[in-house]
Amino acid sequence: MTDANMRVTVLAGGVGGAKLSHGVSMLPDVDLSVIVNTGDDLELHGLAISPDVDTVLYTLAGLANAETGWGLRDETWSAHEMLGRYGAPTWFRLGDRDIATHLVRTSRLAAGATPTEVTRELAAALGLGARVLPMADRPVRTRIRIATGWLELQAWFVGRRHADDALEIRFDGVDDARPTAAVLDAVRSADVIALAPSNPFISIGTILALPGMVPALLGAGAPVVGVSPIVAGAAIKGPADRMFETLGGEASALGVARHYATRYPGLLDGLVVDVADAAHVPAIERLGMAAMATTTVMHHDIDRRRLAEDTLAFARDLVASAGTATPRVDPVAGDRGAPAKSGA
Ligand code: FO1
Repeated sequence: MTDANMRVTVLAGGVGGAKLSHGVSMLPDVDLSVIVNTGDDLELHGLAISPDVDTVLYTLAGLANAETGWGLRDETWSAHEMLGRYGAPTWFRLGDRDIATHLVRTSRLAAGATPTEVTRELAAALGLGARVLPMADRPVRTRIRIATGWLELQAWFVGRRHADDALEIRFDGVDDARPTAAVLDAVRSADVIALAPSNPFISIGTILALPGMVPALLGAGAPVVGVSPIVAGAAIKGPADRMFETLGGEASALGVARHYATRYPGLLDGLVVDVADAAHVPAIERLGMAAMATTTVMHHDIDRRRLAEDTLAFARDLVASAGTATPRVDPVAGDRGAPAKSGA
C-alpha cells in the first residue's frame, strides 16, 4: 500500500468487469487501473470499435445505458436508421453518441496513435481518474467455432445472440501481441489485483492468453483475487455458463475455481463467490485458494461499491494472513514460482 492510495488493478471484459471497476472507482483513497479485453474489437462501416473498452469508459463516466450495460444512455439512433435505409449492416447497433467515440478512435488511430494513447485521451475527455488500459496495442481477434464453422466474436455474440454452442475458441493475433508497458506496470505496481466477474473464456481468458501476462501476474507481489461470474449455476449475463458445458468444466462457482486452478495454477489467491454459493467455499479452499461468499450480483451502484469493498477487504486479509501463515503450496502447481501453463 502506498501512503496515500491503495493501487488496485482490475482485469475486465464487458458489463460485469465494468461494474466492478465502477465500484472500485467509488472507493476513497484508491488508485484504479483497468486492464480491458480487446479481443471483442471489430471494424464496421470503416470504424474501429472496441466494445469492452467503451463499456468500461462509459460505465466509469456514469454514462452507460443502464438497461443494456453497453452503449450510452439517452442515446438516439438517427444514423442507425439511415444506415438501414442504405442497406448497410445494422445487426450491431451503433447509437449516434456512441458513433462519436468510434469516429474519434478511428481518426486518432489513422493518425498513428496507439489504442493505449487513444483510450487515455478518451478517458481524460470523459473526466476519468482511473487508467483504462487496452490489454495490448496489437490487434487480437477472438473467434468462436460453432457447428457450421468459425465466426468472429461479435457475429456470434450479437449477430447470432450466442445461441450456438461454442465448440472452440481462437485468439487470432495473440501470439504477436504483448501486454502493453502500461499494463505490465499496472500489474507490477498493484497492491491488489482483481479478476472481474467477466467471462473466463472470452474476456478474462483473452487477457490471460497474451504471452507474458500470466507470468507477470504470478510474479506480482499483490494478491490476485477473482470474482465468480457464475451465481447459483448461471451466468448473470452472457454465455459463460453454457461455455463451461461445451468447453469443459462445470457452470458453478466451484467450476470457476477449478477452471482457474487447472488452467492457471497458482494464479488465484482467492475467489469471491455469491452468498448463493457459500456451500462451495470449503471445496474451493481445498483447491488451494481462499474463498469468501458475499453478495456479488450488482443491480445498483451501491451493490458495485459494496462488492468492491468486500473484494478489497478479502484481498487485504489474504495479505495479512499470508504474512503469518507458512507459504501455501498450491496442490495443483506446487509453489508459486512454478511456471504456469499458458492461458486459454
Ligand atoms: N450487444 C448487443 O447484444 N447488441 C448490439 O447491437 C450491441 C452493440 C454494441 C455497440 C457498441 C458496444 O460498445 C457494444 C455493443 N454491444 C451490443 C455489446 C457487446 O457486443 C458486448 O458488450 C461485448 O462485446 C461483450 O463483452
